[in-house]
Amino acid sequence: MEKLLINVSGMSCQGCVRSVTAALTAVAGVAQVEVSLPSGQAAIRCDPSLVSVARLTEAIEAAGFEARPAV
Ligand SMILES: [Cu+2]
Repeated sequence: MEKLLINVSGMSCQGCVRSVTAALTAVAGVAQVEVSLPSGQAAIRCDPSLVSVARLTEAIEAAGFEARPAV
């Protein structure tokens, strides 16, 4: 398992947090998702052979938010 951090902008409430969490959880190979509203970050534990950062940022953007991998 690999842990990835993605900066998410556009979240304003816990409903947004739930939307982002659901979008990421739906990606095959994602094991665990923690989204923080105060930090605007999503921490994702996933199987790197199944999941790419690009796939995760796409899922967040499809849910209506801006996503950028955190360094
Ligand atoms: Cu919201």
